[in-house]
Amino acid sequence: PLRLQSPNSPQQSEEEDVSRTGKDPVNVRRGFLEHVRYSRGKNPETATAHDRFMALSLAVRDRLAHRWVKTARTYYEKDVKRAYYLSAEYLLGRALGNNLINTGMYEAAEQAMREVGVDLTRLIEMEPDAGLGNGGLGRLAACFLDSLATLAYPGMGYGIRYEFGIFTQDIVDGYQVERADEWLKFGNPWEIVRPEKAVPVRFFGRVEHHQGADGQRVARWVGGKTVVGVPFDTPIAGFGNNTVNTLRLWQARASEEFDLLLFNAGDYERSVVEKNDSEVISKVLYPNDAFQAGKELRLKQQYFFVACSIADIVRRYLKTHTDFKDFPNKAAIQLNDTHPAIAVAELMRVLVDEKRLPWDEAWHVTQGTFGYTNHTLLAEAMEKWPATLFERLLPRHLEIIYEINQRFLRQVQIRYPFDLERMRRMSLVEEGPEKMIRMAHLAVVGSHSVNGVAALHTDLLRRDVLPDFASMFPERFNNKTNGVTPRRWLTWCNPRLSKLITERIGKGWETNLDRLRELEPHADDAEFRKAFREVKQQNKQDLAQHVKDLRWVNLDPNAIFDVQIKRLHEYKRQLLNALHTVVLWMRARRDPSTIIHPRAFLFGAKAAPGYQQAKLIIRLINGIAEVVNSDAGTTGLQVVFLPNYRVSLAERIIPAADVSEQISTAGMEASGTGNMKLMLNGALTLGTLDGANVEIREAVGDENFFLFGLTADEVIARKKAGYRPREVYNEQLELREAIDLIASGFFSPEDKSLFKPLVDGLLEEDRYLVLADFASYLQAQEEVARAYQDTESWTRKCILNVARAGIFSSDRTIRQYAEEIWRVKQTPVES
Ligand code: B1H
Repeated sequence: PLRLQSPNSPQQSEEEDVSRTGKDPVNVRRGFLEHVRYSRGKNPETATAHDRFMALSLAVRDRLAHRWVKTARTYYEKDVKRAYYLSAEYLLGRALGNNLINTGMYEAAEQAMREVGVDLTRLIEMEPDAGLGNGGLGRLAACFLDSLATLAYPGMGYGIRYEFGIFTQDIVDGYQVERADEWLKFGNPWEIVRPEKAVPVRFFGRVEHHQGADGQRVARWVGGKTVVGVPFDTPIAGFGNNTVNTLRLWQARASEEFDLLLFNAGDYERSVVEKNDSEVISKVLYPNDAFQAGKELRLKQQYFFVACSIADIVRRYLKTHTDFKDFPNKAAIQLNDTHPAIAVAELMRVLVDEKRLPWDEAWHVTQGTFGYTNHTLLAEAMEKWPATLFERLLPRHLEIIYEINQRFLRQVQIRYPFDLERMRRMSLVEEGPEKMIRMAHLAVVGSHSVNGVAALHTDLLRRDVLPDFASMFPERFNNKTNGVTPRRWLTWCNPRLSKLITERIGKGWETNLDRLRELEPHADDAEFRKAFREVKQQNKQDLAQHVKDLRWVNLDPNAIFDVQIKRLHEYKRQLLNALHTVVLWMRARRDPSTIIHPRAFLFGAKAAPGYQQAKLIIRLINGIAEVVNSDAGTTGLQVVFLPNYRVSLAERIIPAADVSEQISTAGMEASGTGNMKLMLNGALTLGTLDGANVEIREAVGDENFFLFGLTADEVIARKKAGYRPREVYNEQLELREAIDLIASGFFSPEDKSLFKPLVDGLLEEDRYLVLADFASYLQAQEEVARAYQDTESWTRKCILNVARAGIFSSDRTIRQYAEEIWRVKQTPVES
């Protein structure tokens, strides 16, 4: 240990070093200026905007540092049980503003920056989004980290430090064009690399079986090649407390030993090439949301971060224990979907092969440790890997999976004798032309808890996706409805509304979101309604200004801001929204008075680069936008596609939204979380009975929600009865006209048949029942426009949406995980 006391200087405590810890404007300014000089090596006069951003971020990180250490020490000394979240994705967005809010330093930093002539808002906007995720699943992981820290739970996130996160989207001639997301190009002030905690990870090779000294069979995985995982830690600060948890992301590095071997053999060139092979593992996030591409590199990524994380967790446990009996009492590991499901086999391998536990003991520990969260019902998103790929890449894990499967199927046989069909359905191995490993089955069998992410989703999971497992292990299945952090999604992104709320109900709602209910009586107060409207209006003006800078479109701030912001997927039905805009425009061309109220349709969405149909929908929306926005006869209609939708753009759009489009085909959106963020910011939902929409409507009341469309059961029945979209097309005149206009090439003059795949898709199959729901959608949209006409009643509904959004705080969700699945205890950190 370091000697802190020197013979001729008195000990200096951490707290005395005020330029690193003081949170008043004077000390923040001093800390900032010191970092400009000593971390950036610049004079204040020569520091660039980026230097200033780095310097302030480092000053903020300093103020987290001693609590970060103290948090770690507290957990270690109390030997508490920890919750480990394993996720291939974390969509964190920007950190500076959020850290200033959570540490209560925002005002001080604003003043400190003002004193040195810097605009804090502009500094904050220098930061690139940390976009290490695709959409809802990755953002949920980020909200969960915030709630874990805020509720003082001993929690830790593990994932991959992708060098390139979700691609940057440009729109060129109406088309999506992808660019690499170079988020680390100018350095990341938040992370700290810990090379001393690097972990070796083996790939390929073979398995040797020996007779151990005790007569037991022992397996040894040998040969192959080794990659090293290097951890990078990011502090996760709780709101208004002293907790600073850790997000540990692994970067792949070539193993030195291995390189040396080749190097000494004189093959320098090959050694450098092999280095490349290793380091490519953490290079880039796969940009598919809710779709499994089945690429070998993806499986490598999954095993890479899982092996590093399991090794890290086991190492930490063994600092204070000598056997594994207590492991499930000290570690709860949550699998964020099946992406980390290989962890079940990996923990078994470590326990059985490396730590020499008997199989049954190891299995007991494994099941007691893991919980599995399912995030999708879509068949195309279910992860399956060819057994041949497994055998090559992870030969020992394939053996272990077969062993788990054999023992599991024996249990099935005992429970359901002579039911071979059931055994075939439940097997971890899918037989067929190519043997496949079913990762969801591995996750269910290896866990003590399996949860869905909204009430409807969990019901459908039990009934339709995993019915055999739900009947064999009913006690394992449970629901944990998603939530969002009110710190980022209200306090931070909507300061005007936050201030108004605090003025009415006082402080404290940020960490007790149910208190928003106290706003309910104020919905009847005309003065409050007026103030609420003014907030929304100002937010809309801000967004209009931003859109003008971005897209050269002058949004009418008096229009209804109708927003659909989410990944582009056919099941999310952006096409339904687009068809509606075409119908409205055609009506308005004939008769401008059909526009009940001016409306601006705002879209934000990234399509997976290989998803042609989705990319074509983006092109269509831009084609429609060009026509509608330049038509002087229909000024009450605007259509805007906002490029590069991401966390920081969501933070601008959501506070300005009037209508929240949540229009997925019922039974297809597991939960949705954007729906919750928009509700929390006073937008009214126009939605189907899908995912968490069901619970949103229950919470807010039918009269404050615009419902349309078939139910999940009706969707199934309609398909079963032989759905013929062309009949719907023939029956509904306006719908037919809109489709015909698109088919005619009107929105793609340079290529008249451009949208043929979309039109054919709708008329021939329409898998997502766009046409079946169209009439109902049209009607609900008309209700929206009429309801908006009654300003006071509309505002009342908005306020009630905010007031009743409390249950959608991720604090509620995390409490439920902590109490019902993880059994971890709140462990506050002393100041
Ligand atoms: C969700 C995914 C997903 N469900 C595979 N599944 C991925 C699947 O890269 N991949 O291979 C990436 C993402 N994402 C979303 O999870 C659901 O669609 C939402 O409805 C839900 O709100 C969200 C969080 O639970």
